[in-house]
Amino acid sequence: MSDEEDDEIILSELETEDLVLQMHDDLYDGLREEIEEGVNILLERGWQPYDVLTKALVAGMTIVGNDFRDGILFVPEVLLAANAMKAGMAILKPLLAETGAPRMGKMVIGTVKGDIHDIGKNLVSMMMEGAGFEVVDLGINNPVEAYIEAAAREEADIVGMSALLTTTMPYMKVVIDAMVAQGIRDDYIVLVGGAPLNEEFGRAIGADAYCRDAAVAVETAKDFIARKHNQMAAG
Ligand code: B12
Repeated sequence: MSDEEDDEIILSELETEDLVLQMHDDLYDGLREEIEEGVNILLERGWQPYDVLTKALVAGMTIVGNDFRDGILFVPEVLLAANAMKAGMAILKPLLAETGAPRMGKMVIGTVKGDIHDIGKNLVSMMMEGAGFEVVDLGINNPVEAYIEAAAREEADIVGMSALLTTTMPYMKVVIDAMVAQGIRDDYIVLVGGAPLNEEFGRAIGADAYCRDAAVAVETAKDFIARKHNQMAAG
């Protein structure tokens, strides 16, 4: 073993609190294997998958996001961090989906045209699946037709759109306007999300709701589905 390797931090020997901080550092440095190892250690120590996701991964990504904003990190580094985050999420995905919840409804979700950010969208997909929704993920860079065709084909209850750029978020209105023009807007619950959005924007473009994070997305979706069922029962 070289001297360098001798100095390496052994993740499994860290106290949990230090391990989480180390994982924030490792995510920052885009260390995929270390993130996978950290996720597994936290799970072995009895952490709930959702806590691992939010406290270790999402919290670490927030630090990356701040330094990207401030010009300390650049695209290649952020991409490495994003890949490390995805590797961690891949371990958590089956665990979050394992709740055996009854089928709640079906959601078609995708990132809008011109936008390739997909971590938040993937997280929403995972959490929705975990809550019992069936999710059809359209991936990134979706034009109007992709949403509308998939929603019809899949007989979706919910259409979800994600945008992370101020330049791509207006495209959500293009999709909703097309749905209105085709007379199908009210066939779906339209949920929108992404860091630059807010409630006012969601209202202005005619979405049913803006959701600030994946947990809110699940609660909001459940709410709307329950209302839809009540309406059907009443009608
Ligand atoms: C990772 C990242 C990247 C990665 C993306 C990798 C990937 N596979 O996703 C890479 C390096 C590729 C990238 C590229 C770019 N990026 Co970028 N990126 C980020 C960063 C740091 C983190 C985003 C993220 O993953 N967050 C973590 C997730 C968990 O959070 P989230 O996405 O917000 O999702 C949550 C909620 O918003 C909500 N949600 C999200 N979607 C949906 C959908 C629905 C239906 C619902 C209900 C809820 C919901 O729930 C999610 C989970 O809780 C942000 C910084 C930031 N503060 O957001 C910049 C940021 C978004 N990027 C930015 C920029 C400028 C770019 C580039 C233009 C840079 C460049 N010069 O090339 C390109 C654009 C490429 C393109 N055409 O899309 C800017 C946008 C600025 C703006 N005002 O528009 C930001 C804000 C950074 C900054 N402050 O400058 N980026």
